This record gives sequence, C-alpha cells and structure tokens, in this order.
Amino acid sequence: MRLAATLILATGMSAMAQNPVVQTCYTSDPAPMVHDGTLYLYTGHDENGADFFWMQEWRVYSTTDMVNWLDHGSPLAIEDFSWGDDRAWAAQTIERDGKFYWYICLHSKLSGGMAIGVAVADSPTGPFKDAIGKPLFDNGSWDNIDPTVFIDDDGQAYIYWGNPEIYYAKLNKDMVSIDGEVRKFEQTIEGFGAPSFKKREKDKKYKDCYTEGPWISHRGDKYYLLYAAGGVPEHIAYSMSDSPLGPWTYMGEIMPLSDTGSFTNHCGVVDYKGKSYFAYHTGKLPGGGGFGRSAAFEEFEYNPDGTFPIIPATEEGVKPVGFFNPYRRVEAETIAFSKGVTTEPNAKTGVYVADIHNGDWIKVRNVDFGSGGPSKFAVSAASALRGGAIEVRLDSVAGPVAARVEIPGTGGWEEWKRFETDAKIEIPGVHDIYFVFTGRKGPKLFNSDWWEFKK
Ligand code: FUB
Repeated sequence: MRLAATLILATGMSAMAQNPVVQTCYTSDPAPMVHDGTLYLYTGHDENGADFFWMQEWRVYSTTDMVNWLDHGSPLAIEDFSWGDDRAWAAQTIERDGKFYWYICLHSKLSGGMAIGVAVADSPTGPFKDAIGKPLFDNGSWDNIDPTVFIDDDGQAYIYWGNPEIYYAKLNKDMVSIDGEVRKFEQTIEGFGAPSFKKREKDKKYKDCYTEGPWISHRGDKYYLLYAAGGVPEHIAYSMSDSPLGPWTYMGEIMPLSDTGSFTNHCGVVDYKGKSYFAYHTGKLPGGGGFGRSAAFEEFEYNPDGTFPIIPATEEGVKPVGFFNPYRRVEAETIAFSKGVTTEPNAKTGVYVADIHNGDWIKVRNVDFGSGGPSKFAVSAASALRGGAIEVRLDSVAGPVAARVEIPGTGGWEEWKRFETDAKIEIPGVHDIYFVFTGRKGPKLFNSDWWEFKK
C-alpha cells in the first residue's frame, strides 16, 4: 500500500484521478461526439515544452465506459491541408449520412490569416482528407478560429466560430459549402454579458464577455451557445435562445475560474448512456500549463428548467458507465490512467504504447473477469534492447500479482512477438488492473501493442 501511494504521488495525482483523461500527451480543445454507442473525443495536441500554441495535429480517442480511453492516434494534421501551414487549433467533428466531417481552423498560406477548413472520412477515426482542397472560409482575418457545428432537427446544419466576434453561417446539405452569407452576432450585455469587442468601453466592468471557443448544442426547443468568456484567464459561460440564430440571452457561468493551471478553457457538451458530460481542458497534467493543456470530463445534470448548473473542475472526473471485457485482444493503448508511457503510431500495426521504463504503469478500470477468472495472459511486445517484464496487478500498483510475463529483446522496437503466461485471480469478478512495467533502471524497456486474457 505504501508503494502504491508513493507511485501515485509520483504522477502528482490521486489514486482515484480520472482527469485529465489522457496522460500520454497533451490533448487540448476537447470536442466529444457520440456515434454508434461509442463516445469519440477529438482534441488538439499541445507540444511538449511549448511557449505558444504551436500545434501540429489533431487526435482522436474513444471510450464505451467513460473511463478507459482507446488512443486512435492522429488521423489529421496540418499537412493534410495544402493551404495551411501553422496552428492546428480548436476543431469539432460531426456525422451526417455516414460521413464524418471534421471542422478545423488553421493559419492560411493563402490569406495570411486564420481560416476554417473541413476534412471528411468514412469512419469516425479516419483516414480523413481535406474535403474540398481549399478553405471553407478564409478572408485574411485572425478571427477565424474555433469552429463548432450542429444539425438541427429539421436537417439544417449550422457552423459558428470566432474570436472575439461570433460568426455564423448555414451549411449546405453537402456539409462542405456555406449556404448564403457569413454573418456576425451583435453582442450585447443582454446576449453575452458585454457588447461586441470593438464597442466595449475601456475600463468598464461588464457582467461577462464572449472571448472564443463557441460550442453550439440544443435540447428540445432550447439552443445553447457555450463559450470561453471573460478574456484571459478564461472561464466558461453560456447564452440561450429559442432559435439557432438568436437572439441570445446571457445565462451566466458554467465553469467559473479556478485553479486549472491553464489561462484558456475550451468546452464541449455531450449526452452518453443516459448521462450528460461536460468536456474542458486544464494544464493539470504534470509538466503542463497554459501551452500544455489536457482534456478533462465532468458529469452533470441540467437544472429542471433546462439551464446549466455550475460545474467545478475536479481531479476525480467521471465514474465508469460500463464494465471492461478482458477476454479479447485489447489494444495496449486503452488506458484509464497511466504513468510515464507515451504512444506512437506504426503504419502496419497502428498505435502502440512506447517509452516504457522501469516503474511506469497503465491502469485499466472496472475490468470484469467473470466468475471463473482467467487462466492465461498474453501480450504483444517489442524491444530493440534487453526488454523487461509486465506484472499484472489487481486494484493498485502494489496489489496482488495476477500474472507476470518476461519480455526479452525481440531485435527491434517494432519487431512484435507474442508472449504468454499463466494468470490467476484468487477473487474473480470486477477489478481495476495495473500493468506495472519492470526492468533495468534507466533505459527504455520495450513497446507494447496489445494484450488479452484467456479463460
Ligand atoms: O488551442 C488553441 C486555442 O486556444 C484555441 O483555438 C482556443 O479556443 C484556445 O483554447
């Protein structure tokens, strides 16, 4: 137990932490989407040690239980847009008629400002490609960031974006062209807590003010525009309307300022498995901060009148909404929480867990071993050096060992070999499992691609 506490403390997070939801890299500007029973999380990617938002790519994660997240890597990056050269900033994905449209913003080589673009794929995890080979909207303005989209019940799709103005337009059914004019909401004190940026009086204290990062959603006949507000540092506030095009009424804060370690915030809202979730970002991953942000989730309930409650940022995050089946091949990059490891892509085998050192670990939560428990544990691993071992421990990093498998050198970091060992769980049923990596202190030990238990 003492060892468990020491190792957890080494990550700077409590044993029950579920936020931030990804620990293998920084994941900013979260945009959740539910499709076919799975919740997908689209994020930006802040670079390690960055001194600005030097962001190169977007990433995708998915979950079916809200706690174990599968890393799908980066199916979209700056180089997928011939017209863009910098700043892969906030984005959102939406499905229509079996196609997935990822609305992004990028610095435009064509105009020198920021521009809105759209990529398309046949699956929520890609491969994505630039849908039109040019920006969807590009007028040389730096305002063109943070697109958010939705399709109303009558089939009309809308797109909104902007900092510090809020632009909006109708999308045609093809989802890759704008129907009519791009317009701007007139910001007022009643609508957004303050007038539009240019009309604000210097030194006047307003109720609030729209800053950036809009997120549009609707429930029943109510439309919600959530946004980062208050200038820097940002909190999250919202406005409501009876129509997707306003007029809007400022409703107050949702996530007030708190010690998130990030001067920006950026939200998304989604319903999944009968619960409502609020996604946002913080600088709380060790080494993170204003330019090293990470996605987090909180569960919430709408007030009876349809308004938002105040949602505080927590380290605990959300509870599981399902059990995890270990009796199948599970990608090693399926992670509830981890310490030390990262992930890398390989064209043949996809994403795998890399950078494994002595003392690192991966936790998978709420694993249902059933009544009999497993008899075998197998793993696919590769090492160009001397390898190491994986201990499968139950319920904590120092918990009982259910299996231990030695990984020798395999002749290369992507020379995958399967290793199998006996597995025994004295008390079957539901456990959190920890893959604790051991080996020589100092060097990288091995990479891991997948694992499975057998009855
Ligand atoms: O991630 C870069 C920028 O920071 C986003 O576009 C804004 O919403 C803010 O989160």
